[in-house]
Amino acid sequence: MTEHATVKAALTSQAIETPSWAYGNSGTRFKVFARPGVPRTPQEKLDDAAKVHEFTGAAPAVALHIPWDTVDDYQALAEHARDRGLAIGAINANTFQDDAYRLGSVCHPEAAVRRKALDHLMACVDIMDATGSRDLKLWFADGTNYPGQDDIRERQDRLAEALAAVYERLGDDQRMLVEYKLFEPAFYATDVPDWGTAYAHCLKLGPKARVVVDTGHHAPGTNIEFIVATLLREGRLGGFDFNSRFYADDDLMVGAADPFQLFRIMYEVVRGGGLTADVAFMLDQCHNIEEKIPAIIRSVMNVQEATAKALLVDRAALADAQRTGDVLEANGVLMDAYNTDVRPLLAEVREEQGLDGDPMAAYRRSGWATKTAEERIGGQQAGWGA
Ligand code: PSV
Ligand code: MN
Repeated sequence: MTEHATVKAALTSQAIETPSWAYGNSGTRFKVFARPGVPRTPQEKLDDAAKVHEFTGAAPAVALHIPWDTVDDYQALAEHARDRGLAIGAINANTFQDDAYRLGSVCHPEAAVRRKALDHLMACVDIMDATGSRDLKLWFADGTNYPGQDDIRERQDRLAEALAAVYERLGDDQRMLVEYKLFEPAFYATDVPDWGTAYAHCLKLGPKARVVVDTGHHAPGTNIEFIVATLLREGRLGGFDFNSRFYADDDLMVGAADPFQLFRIMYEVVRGGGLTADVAFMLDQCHNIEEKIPAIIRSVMNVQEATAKALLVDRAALADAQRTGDVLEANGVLMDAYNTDVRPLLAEVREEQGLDGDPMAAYRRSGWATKTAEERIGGQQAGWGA
């Protein structure tokens, strides 16, 4: 294959998973803005996700959040997805929206609350069995707000115990993705604040436990691509929750705030051989003021553009410059790739799949927004936390 063909093949096979919650209403603690046509059920969220896949050809899986996407029949939900060319992606466990969890979930000082949280995690694995989902994504809102509030070491023991029980329950083809977050909702100490803590737990658990990197969960200035390179090197990068941030966990469209950072991350993915199904490329975003489906299409395209640029890095020239200590040349090689306009290449990739080269325009022409605004009348619109 020519180099051009190899790049195109890699782009054609890249799958970006979209989150069910991004299709619903969301907001800040100040206001949730409702929008006409927003899905009212998990099935309608999948219908919207199918549109993103239809026009990008690159978003074949949808992550669920439980209990936000609770249904009576998960096999039927997976069927609904399959009928639309989709698969169910990661199951995100939610142990943060119950009064019982005020002092934590699996790290809570009381055994009864820990049991309740563990039961929920086990129920999420049942949902994986029913839907064919491979990944259980674990993010815990656990932590403490005040020094001395709880024993931070013991909380790690409680966490390890819960993780081990869930790990035991996983099937051979299922994985556990452990997510970390520096802060929020706990402010003094979160129980999984960084990749090191997540990695230490994963190492103890075994190969089915991997770390997931949410790009919004770091201190400003953190070199995320270094974390990515390290986790890939150790075989423990499970995937990404992509989004972008200016200040904290802003959950804005990936690649909007800092496309150069996204490129640097994707370069380390390509460099480390991570452009495979082993690494789940998920979005974890909320669209508060912008139209949701176009924002998700734009996000998928942003990931594709960063990936294309990363694939275009002249690795041989870079290695040469690095070997000879030519700092400026090495940096120049990387910047050449970053500064390439890859939009025509991606349009070509789409057209070769029988798609419109411009997914945003194709979506607008489809009339889906008008149709759903007219048809989705009554009922309760899905919203963050519902
Ligand atoms: C927490 O901030 C988080 O990143 C976790 O992945 C949650 O599941 C998700 O956001 C909820 O939007
Ligand atoms: Mn996340």
